[in-house]
Amino acid sequence: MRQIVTIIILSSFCFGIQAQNRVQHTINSNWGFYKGNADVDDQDISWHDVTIPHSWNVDDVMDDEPGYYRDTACYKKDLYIPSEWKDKQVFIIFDAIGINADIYVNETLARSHTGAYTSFNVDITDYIDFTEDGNTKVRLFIRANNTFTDDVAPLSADFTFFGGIYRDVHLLALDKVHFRMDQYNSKGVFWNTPKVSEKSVKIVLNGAFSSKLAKMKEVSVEHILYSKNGEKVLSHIEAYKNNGNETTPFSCKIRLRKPELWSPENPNLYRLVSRLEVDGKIVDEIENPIAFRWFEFDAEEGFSLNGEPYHLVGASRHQDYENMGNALDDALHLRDIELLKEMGGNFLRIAHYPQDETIIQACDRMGILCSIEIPLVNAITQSEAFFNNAEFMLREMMAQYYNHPSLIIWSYMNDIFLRMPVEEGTAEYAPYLNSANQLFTRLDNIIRKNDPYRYTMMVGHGGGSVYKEAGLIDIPQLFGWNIYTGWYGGRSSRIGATLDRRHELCGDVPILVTEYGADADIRIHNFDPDRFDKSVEYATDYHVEYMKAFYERKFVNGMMVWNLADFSSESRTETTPHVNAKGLLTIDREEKDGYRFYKAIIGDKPYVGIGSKEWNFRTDLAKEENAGFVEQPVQIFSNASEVELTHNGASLAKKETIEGIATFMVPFKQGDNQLLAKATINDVDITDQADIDFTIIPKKLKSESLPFEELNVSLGDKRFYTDYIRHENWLPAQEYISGGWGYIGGDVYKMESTNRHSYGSDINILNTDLDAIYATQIEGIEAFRFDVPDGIYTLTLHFAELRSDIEREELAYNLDDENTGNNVSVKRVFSIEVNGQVVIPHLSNKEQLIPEHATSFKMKSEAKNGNGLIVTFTPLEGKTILNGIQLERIR
Ligand code: GCB
Ligand code: CA
Repeated sequence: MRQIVTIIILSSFCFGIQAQNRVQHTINSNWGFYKGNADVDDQDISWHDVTIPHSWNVDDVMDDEPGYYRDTACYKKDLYIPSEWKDKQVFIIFDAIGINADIYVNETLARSHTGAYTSFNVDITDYIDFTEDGNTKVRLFIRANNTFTDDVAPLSADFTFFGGIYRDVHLLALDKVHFRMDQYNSKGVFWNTPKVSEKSVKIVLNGAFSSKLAKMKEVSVEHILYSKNGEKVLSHIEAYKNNGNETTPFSCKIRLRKPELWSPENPNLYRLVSRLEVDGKIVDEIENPIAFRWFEFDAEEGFSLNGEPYHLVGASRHQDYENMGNALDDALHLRDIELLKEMGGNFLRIAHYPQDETIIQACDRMGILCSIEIPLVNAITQSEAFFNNAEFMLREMMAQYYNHPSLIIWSYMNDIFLRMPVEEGTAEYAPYLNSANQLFTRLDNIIRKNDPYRYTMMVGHGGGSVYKEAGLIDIPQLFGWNIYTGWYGGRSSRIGATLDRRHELCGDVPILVTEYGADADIRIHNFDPDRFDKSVEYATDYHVEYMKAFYERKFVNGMMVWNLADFSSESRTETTPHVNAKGLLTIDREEKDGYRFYKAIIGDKPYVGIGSKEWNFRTDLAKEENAGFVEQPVQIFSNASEVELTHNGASLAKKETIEGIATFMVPFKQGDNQLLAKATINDVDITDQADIDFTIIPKKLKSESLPFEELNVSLGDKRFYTDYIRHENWLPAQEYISGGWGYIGGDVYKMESTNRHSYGSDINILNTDLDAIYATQIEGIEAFRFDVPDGIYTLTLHFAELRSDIEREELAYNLDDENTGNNVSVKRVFSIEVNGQVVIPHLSNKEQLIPEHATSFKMKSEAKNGNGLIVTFTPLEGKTILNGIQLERIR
């Protein structure tokens, strides 16, 4: 109940805040872990020491066994609660546990939680039997699981559902009077800014505090607003009566004149400190970020921020990292936001689930607008339990991420019709669409009711007609499209037409491109790139096309690259099994050319970067007999209008950049090659340098100027492949040239069931990391010749049977409806001879050549009498094959 009248002080220069009455710290160290199910009081378990953040799926998501541990595991820890806290209310906060958790305190179930991506707290006060002094031990036991259940989203998705206590755990001690803790683990205070202008801003504050005191108390609620510089600009105090053991709501409106507006360019972040005072003493204090900005999405005019048209360009991001699963510490979360900012991105799609708060705090501070969503991906279950869980996740997300000024969009589903459990044309189809409509209407209404000052968004895939048919397009305030024209199907030069069609489909609902991307494997290069070849070059071209189309279309409200970094997706195959390689950065956050491209076109700092500079040792074929060099194109990324490239000290040329890129033909010489790219922006010279060790393979392998050392050849392939671990380059095969090398006879293997790959297979080849090499092949090969000089060589032959009838689960990420795989097995037996001597008489795919497995044979071979080496393949049944071949000179 309101007691005292509002006092607003507009005051000056008061730095710092008073001592807080809240104690909170992490309790991440020294946990016991057991991968299995156990009872709380089970004495026979052997526990392993672990530190939180922890996931039990770090290794098994990367091995070649399909699937990963999706079951139960247990954690335990002894907590020591100081006697000084005997008048406190003590909580444990779990920032997230994947996916379901039961929390036992002193062997009693204190709380259960469902959902992997939101935080929750447990009040453990009643379990503590305080001693006079010293500590009281409290035993924590947590049973968690990441088991699939129909009733909990996500049901299916192109990412890994890691299990574990993979975010921080905190211990929190509060006074008996404190900001409310029992509302989806919210902060207990919520701010809104219904009206923002340059002149003034209206701030509405709502919240509640709880008292565990038995007595009635008068509690003052004070809010103090500090500017970015720590200046106290406003405060408001109001007193409320609490009758003891109850929760009292409070609310107030305050007005700030001449706010410093927030934008990505000027992230003027204010701090809102909220305090509770009882008997003149501060008993609780919390702090929330707050900032003032207004924004609008428009179906024709596009996005505007603080009244000005604004190009939203950014990326999505998953919460994982090489060899860590999703158990990342704050520094790695933060690093991603720094990398996005450095690239020039001003938007982050926090997809496909709420992420560690570090992320969004960094967005507030560094100036990156964002959206956040609950993990309703690919499909729903038509059950009340599923609906209720979805609503619960939404309410938790809203309660926990509400006070972040960088957040402008709440979203609640992604590609929801991609993996429908019902088929079109059946009786279940219409009811399924109808259920989806009901669920999303319900979720959308909850958001609009609880936060009318942000936008709601749905995200769809494909042509979009099913979303229209289900009546979903008109539910949210924004529709995001995940568009892969030129990746899963079609050509990227048609992206403009795709955008025009989505625009038309959505009418007056503003649209964004919430996803677009192409796999880029930094080991793969192709100067004549094809869709789905995974080459760095294809991905760059794809991004260029998309950005051109975006700048030509005002109605596109924003572009979010899929994805900032490569990420774990256990069921993925192809050249980077278990990883989705659409990142602009690798999974350990090395720059790819995509990242350099965005730095050049949206980055705000002067930039010049040499494309593929990490490809620092290369091998290529001389085009002419005695040419002392090999020409390869090198792309320079820059936001300067002109760049100069110098090669071994000599200028190649100055070139204009087009879409941030200038391409130079570089005459690489045998050995060291130094590249220096130079540009001048606003009278400041900027440079980038690369050192590339180049090996030229001469036309004739008996060349004296370039003596033969080694050759690694991928059959049925058009790409260069660099193995950074073994320091080896693989070349695409060529047909035999006299005096040189190459294959004789046969055809390039291509999957019949899909047009996606123009050559090779998409399966995960087992027992190798050279998936790219083994996935391509010549079938029906007669021979492979190397016209090498006389000498002793190591010859290695690589085979993988790509045709098999092994059943595979439908891939969650198959974004168009093509089939993949080659589910027809064949029989083949062939013999192999080297220089006329039979080395393998019967190589059979029913015997030693196990389908989908890498099989290789290494042997010593001698070239004599000037005849070089010839490997012959003779079919005994079916066709011969060869996937890769390596030859290395020993002496
Ligand atoms: C999508 C999904 C995303 C996938 C992506 C892809 O539409 O929303 O989760 O990872 O496509 O790479 O296929
Ligand atoms: Ca190959």
